Amino acid sequence: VEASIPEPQRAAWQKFSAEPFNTKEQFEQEAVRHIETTLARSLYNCDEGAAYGGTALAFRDRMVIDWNRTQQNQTFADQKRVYYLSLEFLMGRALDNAMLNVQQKDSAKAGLADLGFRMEDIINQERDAALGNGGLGRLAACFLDSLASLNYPAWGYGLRYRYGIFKQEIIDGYQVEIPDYWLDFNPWEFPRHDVTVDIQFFGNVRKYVDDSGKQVSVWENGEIVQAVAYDVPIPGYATPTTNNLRLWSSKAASGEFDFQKFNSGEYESSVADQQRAETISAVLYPNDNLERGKELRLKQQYFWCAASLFDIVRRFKKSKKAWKEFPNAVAIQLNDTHPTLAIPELQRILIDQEGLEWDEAWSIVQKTFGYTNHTVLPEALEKWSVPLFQHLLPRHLQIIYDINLHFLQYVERNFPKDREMLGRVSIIEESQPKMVRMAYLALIGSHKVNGVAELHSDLIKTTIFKDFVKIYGPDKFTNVTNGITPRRWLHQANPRLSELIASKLGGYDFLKDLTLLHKLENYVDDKAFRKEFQEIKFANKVRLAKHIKDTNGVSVNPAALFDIQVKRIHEYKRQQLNIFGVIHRYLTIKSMSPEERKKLAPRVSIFGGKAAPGYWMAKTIIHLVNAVGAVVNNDKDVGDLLKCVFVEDYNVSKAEIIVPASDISEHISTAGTEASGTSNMKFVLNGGLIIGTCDGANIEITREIGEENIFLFGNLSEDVEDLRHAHFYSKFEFDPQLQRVFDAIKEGRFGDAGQFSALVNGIVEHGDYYLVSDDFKSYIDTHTLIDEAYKDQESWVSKCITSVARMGFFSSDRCIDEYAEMIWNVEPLSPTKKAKGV
Ligand code: Z15
Repeated sequence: VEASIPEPQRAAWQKFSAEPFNTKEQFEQEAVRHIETTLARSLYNCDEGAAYGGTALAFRDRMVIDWNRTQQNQTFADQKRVYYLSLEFLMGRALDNAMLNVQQKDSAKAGLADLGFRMEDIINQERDAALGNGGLGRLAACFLDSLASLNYPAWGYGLRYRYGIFKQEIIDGYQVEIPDYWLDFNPWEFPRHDVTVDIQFFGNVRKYVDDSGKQVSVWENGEIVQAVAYDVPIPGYATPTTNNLRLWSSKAASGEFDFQKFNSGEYESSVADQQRAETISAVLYPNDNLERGKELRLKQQYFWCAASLFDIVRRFKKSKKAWKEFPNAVAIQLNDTHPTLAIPELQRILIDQEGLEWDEAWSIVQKTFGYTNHTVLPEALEKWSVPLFQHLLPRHLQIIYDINLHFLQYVERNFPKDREMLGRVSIIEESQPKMVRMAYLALIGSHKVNGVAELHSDLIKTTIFKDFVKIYGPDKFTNVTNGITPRRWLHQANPRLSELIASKLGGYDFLKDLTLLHKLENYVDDKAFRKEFQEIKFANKVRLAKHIKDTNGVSVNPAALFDIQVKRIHEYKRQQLNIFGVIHRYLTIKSMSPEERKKLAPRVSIFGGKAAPGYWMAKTIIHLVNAVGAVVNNDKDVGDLLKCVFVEDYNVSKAEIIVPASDISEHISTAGTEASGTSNMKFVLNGGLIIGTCDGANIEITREIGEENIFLFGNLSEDVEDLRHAHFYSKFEFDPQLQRVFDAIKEGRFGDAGQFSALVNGIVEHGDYYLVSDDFKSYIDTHTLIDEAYKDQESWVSKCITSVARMGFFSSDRCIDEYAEMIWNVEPLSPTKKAKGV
């Protein structure tokens, strides 16, 4: 690799080459310099916002040194790289993570104190980078952390949304969405105005036969939008490896005003063109597990895939290798079907632009891609209408038809007797209008397909991809059970617990190898350890109680059992089951004598999560939770025995406060619907127990921690189909306790019953698709067991500690090693010598 500075000048250059700071004084110098110069503030007007700015910029500089070295090192080494394509990266805050990973948190803390600030206040100044909806986006963020921490040469590719997921306000019990304009001050991104890609939309395809007699397709007369790269450094924990997350931003192709139009007085329409181009990367679609088929969403997908592919191919071509080497240099992982257009796009580049033959190109494509499936819910599976495709991406539609033709011919050859299979597995659904089935395209264009927990990986093989198991054999399918990064979800969110663990395990090695936690089992009966463990949980509950008091105005008793369900609001996740359970508890308390009440364990039911703006039923659930809270929390009969609160605007930084504060958390999806779940792992790792169905990763959590340490309930996934069927064909009696809950709602005890009728009728009259009535009894009985178990604090704490000790498997480091070995075939690259913090 050539250097741009010639040999004789390099000495001068190197003399001033930036060095990382490693002391309190150096940190202070950097922070003050940034506050006074970059931010143009002084000691007379430095508020916490400015102090955050100076601190962040000091750490940014610190990271950039490692980042540059890492990129140079990876280019020199020329190993296979991983590209993780995700429409969502739910990063949360970056400063605390940067301080931890470059191992300079102590210098910053002491330095900030010298300058008159408290570290915690400064950390809280940062806005979340909320470029995601829920589990899928947060998984991508955990994966970036693990990829860097394990020294894999890896890049993330995504979109630089101007608006992240909306902020949620609760007004009169209803969700109100506020736009999240988050880019006013973002020290973590580097605009690369020199790294741009022109992206084409619309237009037509011209075909001709060239001199050698070859069919050539030219996609022309389209509209061009420009993609501009913004790079975000991703530091690994306790390693100099600092990877890159490249986010694309859209702008009008000319970059400047169209002077033709400007001069002819069409100033406004020229501005309108500009704005239309910028619309592509303007906003994150706020749906989780739901696809709505909007044209702008398809535009986003192509814009991002095409820019990323161009970038990856450009980097590969610099190496001057033969095309057949491409899959040995590049592994691309598709996070769900959202980036599936990368498949026809690479095929297009190879055949239309690089002149490869179809078969050669297709074999490269298949070897390059891996596809992760995150759901079997039919409403979440992406399908795009053929007319929309034809209009927006005419050449890609042709290529998809050709891919389908080759594929169906293959199926026909191998299954000549099964004519019906062709219709079932075709990429094109023969509906009105025809639809492109993106999951099938992703599967056919990849060499491996994985689910995200064992049950889910089994389910995809027996349901949505059943035919494809016959066609390709079972080896195309694999499982990689999800994981979470212990850096953010243990050490950052729960510093005292992390410190306690480190004190017993002789240091923080467990943050790099989470399986070391198993040694904690030696301390399950250690009095002092148990006491400290309990005190930490209590302190975390006090912190959450304060947050609830500050935001909801409700006083909750930190000695009560904290029962938490925080996640996107969705019928399949069954927050309705939880709130019906709360109502049941309320009615039970009301019917008790004062003596009986004294025996009860006090509870706080805590809910949180956003509803997609157009998901009316989810919004109704939020409304009911708040309506119940308004009644229960003000009922003198109930007092501390039951509180019900909805924490507004659940996001990553709120999760860091909420997760460490649970006694019980709820993961109660209808069996077979939650692909994995990842907050279940976070809660247990932080010393909370869980109530859950036999679904997603709950099953593997049970296997790891032991069934005596989890509260499982409800029907199994293999019975769901029959139960659904029974709702329509046998008139069944509701559990009387659930009936009592519905009666209370209908009587108007939580406000006008009409507001909640759809929720109740969905169960009573419309088939109860999510089996709330089938699981209700076992749910409330299990909660009774929880009450009893919580009274025996000694055995409760033993369960919690034992569970923490057995959670090592759920580190996202383990996941990434599995992907690397089973899917990507990539190796870590040892970083350059100069280590962080040295
Ligand atoms: C999403 O957050 C998930 C799946 C999806 O298909 C979409 Cl569109 C969004 C979640 C799953 O619901 C959850 O079970 C899983 O843990 C998570 O992806 C990460 O795999």
